[in-house]
Amino acid sequence: MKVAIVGVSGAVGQEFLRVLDERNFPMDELVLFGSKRSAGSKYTFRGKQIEVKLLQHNDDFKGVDIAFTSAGGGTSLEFAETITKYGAVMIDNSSAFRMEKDVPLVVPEVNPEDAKDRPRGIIANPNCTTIQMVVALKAIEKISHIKKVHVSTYQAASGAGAAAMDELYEQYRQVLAGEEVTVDKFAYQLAFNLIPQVDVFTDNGYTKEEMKMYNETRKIMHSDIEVSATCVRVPSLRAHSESTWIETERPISIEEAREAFANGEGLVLQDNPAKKEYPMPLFIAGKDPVYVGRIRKDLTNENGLTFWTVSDQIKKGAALNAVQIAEYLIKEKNI
Ligand code: 2RA
Repeated sequence: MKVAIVGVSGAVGQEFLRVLDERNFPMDELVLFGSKRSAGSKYTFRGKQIEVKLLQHNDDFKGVDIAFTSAGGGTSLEFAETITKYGAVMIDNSSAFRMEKDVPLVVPEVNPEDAKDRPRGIIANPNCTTIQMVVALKAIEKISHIKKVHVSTYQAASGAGAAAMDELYEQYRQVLAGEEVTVDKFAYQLAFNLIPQVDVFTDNGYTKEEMKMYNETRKIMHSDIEVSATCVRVPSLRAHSESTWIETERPISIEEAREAFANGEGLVLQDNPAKKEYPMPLFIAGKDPVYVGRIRKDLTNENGLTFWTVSDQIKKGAALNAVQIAEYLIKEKNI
């Protein structure tokens, strides 16, 4: 098995190196690709130094079985053909192909079998906010169809990249030192603030991030589910949180919901209000599962249920999900 990582110097690229090692991913060779800026730099993987190659339109992907790509939508679009030309399966972390009809959009806990039908050799990894939500929704969908979702996200700075995380640290330092605050990666100062905008606005008043949650959820779950989202950037560093309200076809009791979440694939139930136990981003950064807590019945609608999820968006929301897709293909001998 020959594996490639495209965009290895970014936050998700670096997470790929950690996740592949942590999970003892079966491979004989790893090749790393990057832009002009990162070509030539070296990363250590399983005790061996690997030099980053410049991503170019050539035959470098000959012999590659799986390419994990995370270098932005423009790069994915430009290089998809070069990457897949000799049969490599491209598992793409950008938004470039997610809604294409001939590209499966996969979360292994929800729709793994979709990964087998990939006429273009491309499998898309969903947006991080969608991934953690559908892992939780799947557990409930198994016991009653979910008709509607209202979700508010609390997205950590690192969702906007490693440089954004550095900017947040720097902003806190600047505020505490009484200096002028530098704003570059976000629309406003994020330190000591919340910004109710992630990505750009679309014509209907929702942001692209919010519309991703609507469209991607329906594609992954093969469902007519309606999703209305409000995405907010918060000054935490890593792991996104979501407050989710759902309306199911039949009323679901709290006990049923707890049992469904406790048995749900990829989920950890952390819900003990008496002991102040609930998931929080500070403690979930770096962990694999989606954590769920604060499960409550809606007080105005007997088919309504509210809960809170937290998941590491660089791990399960990006690199880990992609690696789990590859593991599924290997297990199914579909590669
Ligand atoms: C964010 N959705 O948090 C992004 C990362 N995929 O900004």
